[in-house]
This record gives sequence, structure tokens and C-alpha cells, in this order.
Amino acid sequence: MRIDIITIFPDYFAPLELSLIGKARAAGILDIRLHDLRSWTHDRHNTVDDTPYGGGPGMVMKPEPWGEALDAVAGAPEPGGAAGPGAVPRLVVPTPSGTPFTQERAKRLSEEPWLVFACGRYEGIDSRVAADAARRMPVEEVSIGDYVLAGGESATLVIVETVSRLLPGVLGNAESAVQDSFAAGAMENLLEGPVFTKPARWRDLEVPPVLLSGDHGAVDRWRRHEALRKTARNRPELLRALAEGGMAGLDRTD
Ligand code: 6GU
Repeated sequence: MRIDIITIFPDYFAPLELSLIGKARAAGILDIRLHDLRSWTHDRHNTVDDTPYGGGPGMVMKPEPWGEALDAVAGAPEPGGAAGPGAVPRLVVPTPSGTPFTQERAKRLSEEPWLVFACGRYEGIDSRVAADAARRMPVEEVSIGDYVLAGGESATLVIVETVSRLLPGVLGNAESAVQDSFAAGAMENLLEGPVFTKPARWRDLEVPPVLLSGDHGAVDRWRRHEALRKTARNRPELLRALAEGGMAGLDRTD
């Protein structure tokens, strides 16, 4: 998968050289390219923002640098490049006013050959930029949660990490992505319960004996029980959704 990230803070993405994603890049599974938006400005101060039409607080990102950046990055696919000849990327615009980012959405994005992220700062990017891009490529606005970040960079890191670990060959153990809380087909979308490793006794705290029993049926039942307990405590609305989903097609008075 190819990922282009357009930002005024390319240094923000240094962590993408580390760990799982750094290894995936070295292995050629992930082709991540960073672009400084200011390289598409033409004034002495490399201006990327201006005051909002209609008034109000803060600044809005100007359309011209974004238009040129997207033309340069998304307009000219390399023949035989990571995304293939004639490919068009999907443009992802992280914004608190986007539609919610979920594990299911990450799975769909992980099936794309080429993503471009447009990281806005200030009060966002002039809305004509996404409208113009949508004439040539699919565009989605994505929010990672109900809170406001200072810019799209950290949201992009979240999305890139979530998507990357779903790519074939990125995780050491392909099972671990299937087992995740929120993965489709995970323990019915329950949260994961507690986990333990050696030693069996640490600071007078014991690992639950069932995990040492070798009885795989008993271990599975205990894990499901603990997953239910954790979900009831931390995310009770997920249990209610599970109950409703599980009774789909049935009258709840049945
Ligand atoms: Cl994607 N961007 C910003 N700036 N704030 C956010 C967000 C994104 N998601 C939640 N808050």
C-alpha cells in the first residue's frame, strides 16, 4: 500500500520509522511518503493560512497550496508504481467534523492500494479543496473521536497505524488482528479481558489458576466470562448493542 501524507509538520511523522510500521516500510509492504505543504507556496513567508470569510476566530488554510499539492501528489501516478498505472488514490481528510473512524472503516481503508492524507491545522482547510479533489478521486472526512485536536497530524498517525497493522505481512501473528476487540468476528465484539504472563506469582498476585490448568475449554469459557465482565464495566452500551444484534430477526418478547 502507498500512503502520501501532506502536512506543514512532516517531522510529526518520525514515529512511522519505528516498530511495526518501520519494519513494514523496510520490507516494502508500506510505501509512506511525506510532503511539506509549504513547498507548494510561492510567497516569501510560505503562507498557508488566511482569515475566514464571514468573520470568526482563527485562521483557515488557503486553497491554492492544497490544490497544487494534491495535483502533484495525487494527480500523477507512476506507471508501475505501488498503486499501479492509472491509479487514483482515496483522499482522507481528518477533521473533527468527519464521520467516525472505526475498526470496520480501518479494514476497508486497508484494502485500498493508495491513500492520501491531507492534514489540516487551524480551523481547517478551505472547503473548496475537498470539493475540487472529489471531482477526480474519492474523498472521505474522518473523525477519530468526539474531542478536538490541534490538527489532523495525530489523527493521521492513529489512522495509519490502525490500517497498517491490518495489511498482510505486517503483524507477526495474523491471528492477533482477528482477535482484537472491535475486529469483526472477534469474541462477538466484546472487549478483551485480562492477560498474564510469567511468573505465575508476582508481588503476591497469582495468575488465575484456570490459565495454568491446560483445560482449553475451561480457558475459553473463563476468557469469555472475563470479556463480558470487562465490557459491562467499561462499555455497557456495547453489551446492549450486542444483545440487540444477537436478537436480530427475533421479537424481543419471544
Ligand atoms: Cl480527525 N482532527 C482534528 N483536528 N480533531 C479531531 C479529529 C481529527 N478527530 C477528532 N478530533
